Amino acid sequence: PQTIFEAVTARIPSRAALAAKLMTKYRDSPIHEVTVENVMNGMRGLPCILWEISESSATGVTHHGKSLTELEASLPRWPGSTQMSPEAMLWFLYSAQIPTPEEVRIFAADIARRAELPLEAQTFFDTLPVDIAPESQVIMMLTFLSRYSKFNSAISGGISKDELWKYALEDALDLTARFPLLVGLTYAKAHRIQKAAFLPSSDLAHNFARQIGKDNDNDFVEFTRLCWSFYMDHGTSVSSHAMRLVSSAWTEPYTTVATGLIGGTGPLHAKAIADSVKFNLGALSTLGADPSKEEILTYVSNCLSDGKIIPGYGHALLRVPDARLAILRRFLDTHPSSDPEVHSFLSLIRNMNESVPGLLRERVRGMKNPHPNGDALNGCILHAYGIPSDYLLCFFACSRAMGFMTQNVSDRALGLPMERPLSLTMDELLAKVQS
Ligand code: NMX
Ligand code: MLT
Repeated sequence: PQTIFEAVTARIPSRAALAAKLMTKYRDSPIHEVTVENVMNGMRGLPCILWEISESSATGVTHHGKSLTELEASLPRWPGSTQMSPEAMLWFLYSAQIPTPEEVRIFAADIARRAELPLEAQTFFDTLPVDIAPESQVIMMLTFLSRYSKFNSAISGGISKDELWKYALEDALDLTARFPLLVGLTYAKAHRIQKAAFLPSSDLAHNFARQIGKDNDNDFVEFTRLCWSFYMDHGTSVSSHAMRLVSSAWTEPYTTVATGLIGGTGPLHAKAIADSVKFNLGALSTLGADPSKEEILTYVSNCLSDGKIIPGYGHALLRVPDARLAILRRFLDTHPSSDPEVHSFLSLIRNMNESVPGLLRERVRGMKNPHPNGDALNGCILHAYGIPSDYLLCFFACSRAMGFMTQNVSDRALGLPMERPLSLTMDELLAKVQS
């Protein structure tokens, strides 16, 4: 079996050769005409960022040419699991190769062994009051841990630029363990759960579940495996783009992933996960367990009349239903809850998802995609497993952080420069179109 270092090393020469070809033979070739709309509209539709770990478009995301469904079918699963494995997915993102089960096992054990904190970091963590928001604690811990960055030490030691990716990968693997570890520690502290070390014989999802006292809930462990596998990357979404920008200046990986978590705190992006839980619980308490379609529509219509955004609906890029939502629904179908309250909550959301798009199409004229996105359901399932809303952002950030690290390693291996686009004022824009 290969190690992850060998798998990444094997991929670099062909990608570097392609980069060299693009930058010599095609250097000045135009690929897109920039319109005023591209500039005025948050760069929507402007293909201008090199992104190696996925191809994202209005119809969905693929990774190294494979859809999530194809990856689900071809990546090895953790023994005893029916769901995707985050470790296998990571291996694929890093190397564009399907790992063997043995490679995944060795990789998972390597990651688990990295899940410990230096004593002074543990001491600092213990001083953080429990009533600080989980994401704030995790952000503080990540910036504290930046002092242990191997990437930073390598730069300080005068490492050659060509070798930098190796240290980016070292930090990435440390963080793949430490990010969920920090989230788990924060949860365990708030819920007075005894600390549990990561076991090298277990995978990330199971180790995380042990930390938060949920390892006996197999459905929760399976759901964690699934979500952490397919939320790793969705192209240049706010969290990933924030990490990309910051890391392009060689900011070390710990602070980089803290930036991604900060990016997720916006209600238009990942805070929508928790907002959606709140919104659906509000609907449940107002409408009861089994409202009619008319009652649902009146409820949502009133929210729109109050000027509210409906969390979990719409998308900045997708123009078709979010494929991740279908995966979540399938999980629910194969792992139904026996609790009648949970059942009512989740079926209310399903009814909402069916009824609301028509209303949004009618009421929010400019809305380009009225369909529910994955955030209409992902946090609600976790709520059903008893995860409080204030941990939802951190839960999904575990996946996004480890996913982006694969992009960061690729960026450093290709020696990509710091991001620095040109900006222009509206007066300059007008002058350009009138000239
Ligand atoms: N509820 C109410 N109004 C909406 C919604 C919504 N769910 N979605 C879009 N609109 C409005 C939007 O505010 C805009 O209004 P205006 O013209 O007055 O500025 C108009 O519809 C056109 O928006 P779009 O061009 O369709 O969407 P845009 O690319 O600007 O934004 C989102 C995309 C995702 C930010 C937006 O659909 C939204 O706010 N959705 C709700 C929040 C959410 O679920 N976010 C999570 C997205 C997924 N994620 O993981 O990040
Ligand atoms: C994501 O997964 O980050 C969201 O779908 C948002 C996006 O892609 O813009």
